[in-house]
Amino acid sequence: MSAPLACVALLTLVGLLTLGAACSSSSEGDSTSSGGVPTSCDQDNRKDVYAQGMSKQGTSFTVRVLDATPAPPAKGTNTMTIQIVDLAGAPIDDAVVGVTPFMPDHAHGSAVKPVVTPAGSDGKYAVTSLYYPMAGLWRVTFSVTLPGSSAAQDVAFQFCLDG
Ligand SMILES: [Cu+2]
Repeated sequence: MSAPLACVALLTLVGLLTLGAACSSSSEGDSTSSGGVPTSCDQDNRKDVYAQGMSKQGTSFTVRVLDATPAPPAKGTNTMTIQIVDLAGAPIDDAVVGVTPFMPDHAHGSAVKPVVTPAGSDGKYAVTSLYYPMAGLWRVTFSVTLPGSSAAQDVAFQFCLDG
């Protein structure tokens, strides 16, 4: 009589272990779980694939990446030229632009503060001192205060840098 009981207990144990394994694998891609962080950029479906002209739309403007050096972005010091346009596509000069690189998987930024300067007209801005100290997924947030506005709006690109 005790053998079938042991068998049921074993099956229950196996069931719990299987359930546990299923639970931990389902958290893959969750940036708060260190166990689920993708190990290479190929596997990271959170990334934006770099291309000249790639853009992100905010509520009242769009930020376009006109070019990046190196291209695609890489570990180390980078520069970028961006263009800010309104939702009708008209360039916006004289915006105040802040850039913040951040690694969501590690909850840290960069020790170097990016510098943003207007690059002529046509809503172009140069971003220099954009420093990524390590490979992996970086969220680059552009905090844009439009002329005549007192509130900044954010858009963010996510670049995955190969190691
Ligand atoms: Cu990091």
